[in-house]
Amino acid sequence: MLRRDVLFGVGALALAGRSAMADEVNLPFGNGARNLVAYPGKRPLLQMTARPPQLETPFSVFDEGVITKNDAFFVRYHLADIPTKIDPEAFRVEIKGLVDKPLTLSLIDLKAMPQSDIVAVNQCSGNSRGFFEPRMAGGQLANGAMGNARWTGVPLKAVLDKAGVKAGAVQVSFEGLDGPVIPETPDFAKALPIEHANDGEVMLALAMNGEDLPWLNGYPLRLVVPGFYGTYWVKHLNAVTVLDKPFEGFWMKSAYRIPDNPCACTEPGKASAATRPIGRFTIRSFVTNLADGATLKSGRAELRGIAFDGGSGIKGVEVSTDDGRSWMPAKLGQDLGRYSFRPWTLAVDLSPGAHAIRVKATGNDGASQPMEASWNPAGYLRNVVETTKIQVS
Ligand SMILES: Nc1nc2c(c(=O)[nH]1)N[C@H]1C(S)=C(S)[C@@H](COP(=O)(O)O)O[C@H]1N2
Ligand SMILES: [Mo]
Repeated sequence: MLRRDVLFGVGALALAGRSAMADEVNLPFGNGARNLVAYPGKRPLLQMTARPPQLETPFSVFDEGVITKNDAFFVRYHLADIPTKIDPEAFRVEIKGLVDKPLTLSLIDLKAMPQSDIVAVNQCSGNSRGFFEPRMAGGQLANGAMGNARWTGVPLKAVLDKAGVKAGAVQVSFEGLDGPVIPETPDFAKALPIEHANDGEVMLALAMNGEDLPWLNGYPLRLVVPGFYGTYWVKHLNAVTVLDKPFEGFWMKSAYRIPDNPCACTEPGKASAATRPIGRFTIRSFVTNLADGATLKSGRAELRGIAFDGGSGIKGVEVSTDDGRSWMPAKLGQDLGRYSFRPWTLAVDLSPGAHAIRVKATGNDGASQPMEASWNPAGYLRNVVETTKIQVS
């Protein structure tokens, strides 16, 4: 019953990598030309790289609903050797290291355990990197390296309890089936402190929005770390290791680090003195039904959008139609939980002329968004109050 077509299709990958017939989109920064390419299981998305596939969600998708559909969800990989063949009956995830009883769990074993679900945003650390000034190296993303889904699976805590974590455990590391093309490239692996791994919310997810995980989003099993940047959400998860000392792998020790100061920022263009691993999302908000450069008729307009943060939950959203001189509170919509996108709406009166629409969220923890973007060397954590310039006639 579980068996299905277990081939992602190398041919399909090669085909999708072709750009001959693709539509082109221009993101609003230098080198922003992207092809819209449809990979297996995905509608046409903005292709940032072909090997490995890295796909950004066109921003208009976020106006389709508060849940991001599986076929529109962004895709991020580091290493080109992504799995193209997985037998769901043979697939196993190992729970090993500092445990009483190492486990080798099949998908059937995982499905037999009590399931939980959570709506949570997955966002790449480098989402919006293309907008930083000065620019920096790394994936040149606009605002579409994020998505909100309902994830279903087994809490990591339940699996760790079953294996029995021994005294002295400090961290838990996670690896997936993908790997480097050359052995010199460090394999992708991430780690969390044992307390975080055991918080009952971190999940081994088998399903996304009620369906098997899409192949490119980590089929058949991925880690979900609510409120934390996507780098921790290891895909095609096949190894969970309990460690007695901090994990030293490249992707924790050298990559995905932010300045270790209260603003996690540096003077633009400057390196950081000390760094720490990236963690929770900064708070963000967007207008979803108006694109930059839109032209509108004067009078009443219904604005709508989304806001989210690292898990304190959205307390309020304010909107300005005069570039931040005055602010109006928006009406918050359906609450799908503190890790979800929170929809908002606001009816405004627009007079003829140019308007800069700004949107700013405040979290239950009191955090808000800065009017001027702060800067860090890797181009992470971007959360400036967004500006949408429109023309009203
Ligand atoms: N196995 C594996 N998991 C991974 C990665 C990867 O390269 N390999 N990239 C991570 C990063 S940086 C991000 S932003 C998220 C993206 O998740 P998505 O591709 O499902 O959108 O996957 C994470 N999990
Ligand atoms: Mo990422």
